[in-house]
Amino acid sequence: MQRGLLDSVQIEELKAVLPSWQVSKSELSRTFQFSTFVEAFGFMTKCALIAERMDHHPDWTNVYGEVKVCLTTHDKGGVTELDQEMAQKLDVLADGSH
Ligand code: H2B
Repeated sequence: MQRGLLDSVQIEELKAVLPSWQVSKSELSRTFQFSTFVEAFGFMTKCALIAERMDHHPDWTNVYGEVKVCLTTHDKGGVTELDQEMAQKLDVLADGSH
């Protein structure tokens, strides 16, 4: 898999692949809403295991049931396929399909 920055065309295509995300060249962001803090933290725990496996880590904040996630590849200074891959994994975790 390519690990370089996505170009403008790839970024446009990504918007169709990730309809729940704000997509820009610099970052992918999505707010996940859960009913309780425990559900939100459970989601974050599962994300953390995926992040460790990928050696790719989300920037995020949590307030009660809300988890705001920002994905970017710091090493490359913007969005790469690693961020796309992680966004898709988080969608499956949170939404249970795709
Ligand atoms: N996560 C993210 N999101 N971007 C990175 O550039 C990054 C990372 N770099 N996790 C990794 C770790 C790097 O620091 C280590 C040394 O591989």
